[in-house]
Amino acid sequence: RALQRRFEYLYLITSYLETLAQNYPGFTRLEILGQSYEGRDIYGLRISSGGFNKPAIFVDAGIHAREWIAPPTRLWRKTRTPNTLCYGVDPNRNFDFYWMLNGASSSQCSEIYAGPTPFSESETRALRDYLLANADTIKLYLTFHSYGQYLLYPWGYTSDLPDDNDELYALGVSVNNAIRSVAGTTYEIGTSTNVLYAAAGGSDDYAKGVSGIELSYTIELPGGGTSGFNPPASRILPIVQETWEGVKTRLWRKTRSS
Ligand code: 0X9
Ligand code: ZN
Repeated sequence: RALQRRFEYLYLITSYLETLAQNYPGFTRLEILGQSYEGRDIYGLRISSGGFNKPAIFVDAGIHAREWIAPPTRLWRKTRTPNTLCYGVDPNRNFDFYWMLNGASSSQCSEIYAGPTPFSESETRALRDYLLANADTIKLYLTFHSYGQYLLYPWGYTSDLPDDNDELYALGVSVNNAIRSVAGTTYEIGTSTNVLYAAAGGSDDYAKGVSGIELSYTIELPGGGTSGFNPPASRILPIVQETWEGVKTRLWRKTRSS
């Protein structure tokens, strides 16, 4: 039954994206970035009023599948590659930037298994290729996870602060203020290592350290439910509404070269 619900959710998300693309043909384009291990398409929705080389924001949600407040699924974190002992690799340990330095495991059955090699997974390769191909226009990378109400920015592989820590922190404060103004939800702001834990090989570190996207954030949405990863359905809309206020703050949109 859980599996059936998972496919219903996936179908709903896919058909919602298709509906958007059909209803707003002048502004949206549905793209396929690659395929998952199990062969499902990885969709991207490009939203633009036209023109070339305009500053862009890249948003992903669901690098960790079970964090279903980002997109709904079952309680599974990793990819689905069948290793010899256990299924799956933690995609957020699989990026090639200080890969396996810390906070990652070489044991196949671990929830933070970094994979046999960096970019062993088709899902992380698809994200890498898209980020690199569009690195000149993407000014802001947002990756939605759950849970804990954290606004995290690089680095995740070291406790050293990035050169532009002050700017990254200030943007976080403005987003937190916007979210808090809706229903009082507050976020803790800081680098991944200093606020949460050291963990190398994450997509946020890769976006900043390799793709050169200066503004890169992991947003750990609120938790809830029996496992923390499954807030009740009644919480979805309130969380979406307050988070959206944060995403569209004026400061949040400010980008270096635009
Ligand atoms: O551990 C993670 O991948 C993220 N937390 S979660 O509970 N959603 O799994 C935090 C990632 C922060 N970024 C890096 N460590 N690079
Ligand atoms: Zn996560």
